[in-house]
Amino acid sequence: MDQSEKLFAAARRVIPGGVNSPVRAFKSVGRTPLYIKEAKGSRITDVEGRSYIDFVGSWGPMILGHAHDEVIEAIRETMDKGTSFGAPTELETQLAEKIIKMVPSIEMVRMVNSGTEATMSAIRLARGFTNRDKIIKFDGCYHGHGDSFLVKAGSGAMTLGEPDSPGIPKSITSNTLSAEFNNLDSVKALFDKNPQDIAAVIVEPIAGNMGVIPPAADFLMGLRNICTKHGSVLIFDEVMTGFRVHPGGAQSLYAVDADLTTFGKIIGGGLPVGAYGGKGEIMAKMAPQGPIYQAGTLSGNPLAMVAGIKTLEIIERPGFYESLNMKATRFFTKAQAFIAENKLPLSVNFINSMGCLFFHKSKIENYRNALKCDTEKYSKYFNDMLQEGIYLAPSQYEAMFISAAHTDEELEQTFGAMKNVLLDKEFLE
Ligand code: KE4
Repeated sequence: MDQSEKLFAAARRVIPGGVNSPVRAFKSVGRTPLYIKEAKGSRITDVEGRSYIDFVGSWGPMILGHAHDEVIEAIRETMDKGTSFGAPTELETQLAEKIIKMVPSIEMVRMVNSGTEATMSAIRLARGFTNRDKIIKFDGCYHGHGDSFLVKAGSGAMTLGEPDSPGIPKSITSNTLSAEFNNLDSVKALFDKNPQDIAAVIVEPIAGNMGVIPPAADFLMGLRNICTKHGSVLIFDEVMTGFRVHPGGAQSLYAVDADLTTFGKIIGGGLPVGAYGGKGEIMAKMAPQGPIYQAGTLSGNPLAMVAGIKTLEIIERPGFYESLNMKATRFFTKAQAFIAENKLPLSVNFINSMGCLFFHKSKIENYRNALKCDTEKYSKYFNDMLQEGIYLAPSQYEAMFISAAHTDEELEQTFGAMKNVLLDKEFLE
């Protein structure tokens, strides 16, 4: 039994399933999760001392690569002055000002401790602002584990084949309406049936939790127009896409203004941070300025703030995105060409440095398509790539992230491994 197996056995005795987040259990790839000892740049090292090129990047936060010297230095300097005060610090204002400067639709922002807290709070705010109860989400989109969202959710819920979860009162999910991503008619139909009841539409502007699915050309602007027409709040869940695909988020990439936006992952630089922000008129309803309540002991804690501030400072530097996006586009387009040349029953979707290799021959444009993927083949691919020293998401329904730390040589090595693995007869059938 190797060290990871020993550690996993010990963990399972004291932590449900041995993990603090289900998708980490490697259930859908049929093996013991690797226990990680350390990580630096593009590489992650397990407790056996084996090093891998990492494309999970902690599920998105590590756009700079792991343990970036300047981020670590900023945390180190800050922690010597105390880790949390439960009182305001200047750092919170600095991060808020930076987010507002980078994302044009945002006039005010509130820090929380996770993406889930951000989306839960945004929905409560939208309901309080409109005095309506219903929300629309999209099949396969994942907005964290808040009660209102675990309806045909993506990510771990989709991976484990448990789209809904016990323990959530029907009285709550009855207010959650589900539409189809990239299908405006499915949204219009819900509005026609619930003309004045819909508080908000919440969407991942680029779906990243059923694999990566870009928005169709008119989809996001269509949602914008529908929400404006019906007085509903348009919420872009940019926990994954925020500062990933563009310094101003997916909303800047597609030039569609959200009323509220949620963030997480990158804005914490690897420490626990979530945030929600948007139009001042809406955000002003949040206590203590307004009546809608939300709170958090560690919200805005100085360590997480400084990690986020430093991370955003670095991604704002000239050439950061050009270099990252060029590198990533080269990789994903080469993968697409390789699949086409070899007529493999696979497809690749990507937007800049987030992408996904789908084990299905046709283009994946929504949840229905995504469900057709051969997850058994993905599991074999994952394990074969791990043997080649490449650490991918342990699920077909996650994203592959390229960071600023991935070198051209490492991407070439990864592409080579991908070709070796996929040209194995098992994948050619
Ligand atoms: P957290 O509560 O996990 O910080 O964020 C929830 C969330 C909200 N919105 C989007 C678009 C997200 O992608 C997430 C979390 N993403 C998953 C990975 N696909 C987290 C990984 C996990 O659950 O362990």
